[in-house]
Amino acid sequence: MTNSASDFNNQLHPLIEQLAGIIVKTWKEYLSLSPYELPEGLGYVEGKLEGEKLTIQNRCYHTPQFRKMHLELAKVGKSLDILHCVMFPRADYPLPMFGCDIVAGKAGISAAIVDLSPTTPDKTLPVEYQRELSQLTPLAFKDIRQLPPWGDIFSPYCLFIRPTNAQEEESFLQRVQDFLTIHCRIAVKSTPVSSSEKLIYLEGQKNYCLQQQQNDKTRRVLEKAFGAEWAEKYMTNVLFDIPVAANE
Ligand code: BLA
Repeated sequence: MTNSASDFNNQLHPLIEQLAGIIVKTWKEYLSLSPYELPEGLGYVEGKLEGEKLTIQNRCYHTPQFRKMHLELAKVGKSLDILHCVMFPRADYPLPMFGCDIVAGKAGISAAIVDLSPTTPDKTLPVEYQRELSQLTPLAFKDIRQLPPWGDIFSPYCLFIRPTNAQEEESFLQRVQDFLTIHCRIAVKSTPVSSSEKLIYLEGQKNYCLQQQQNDKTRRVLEKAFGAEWAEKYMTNVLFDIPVAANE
């Protein structure tokens, strides 16, 4: 992938194109990126979903603070475009998980979600995050969506909406940019914790991944295109791989 999603033959939904550009630009502005190799054969994949081609394109980095920063763009025929992004901190950094997902169907965007999700046992965000996030200008959205039961991993600042017009789409982009900038600024200044405390954050990340693996809507799309076994492997090795202490 060059800039955002330009080597997809068909264009993705404009909001996805724009957000992909914003994410990569912000990462490059604040962080020192190195390429991260995904498991073999899983960087670019194609499958068939009900006769329609599913194309998945991954862009992945690591930095001194982040074990893995993953941006994925997927296109299912002409009917479904998806942006998925997760930043996994190294477990010895006391940082939350940045996560973002946009699902665009024929009728427009059905789901747009962004969060900085806690990795501590008491499920609260570090105070610097709370201070910064609570100072953001409140934004109004007409269609706030209900989180599924596994969504107990998300913070009180989680934004989960169906944008109802161009203004709301723009506000969503702005909020993702806000979350990402706050996260990168705090992350580069943060210092590692002790090896015993690290186990606590490792557990928090494990819980995040196990809950995300329960998203049946994601699983169903992958299963229809690639089969159940492949979908399981992709969800547990690429989308939400559980970090192990030795790799950190
Ligand atoms: C919902 N995710 C969805 C939906 C689809 C996908 C089809 C249903 C859309 C809707 O409810 O309107 C599909 N998402 C995918 C696929 C990939 C993907 C195939 O990322 C990857 C290839 N999901 C995440 C992350 C978050 C997330 C990082 O990957 C949040 C930080 C959230 N997606 C999320 C939530 C829902 C969703 C909360 C709604 C689930 C529900 O209502 O049950």
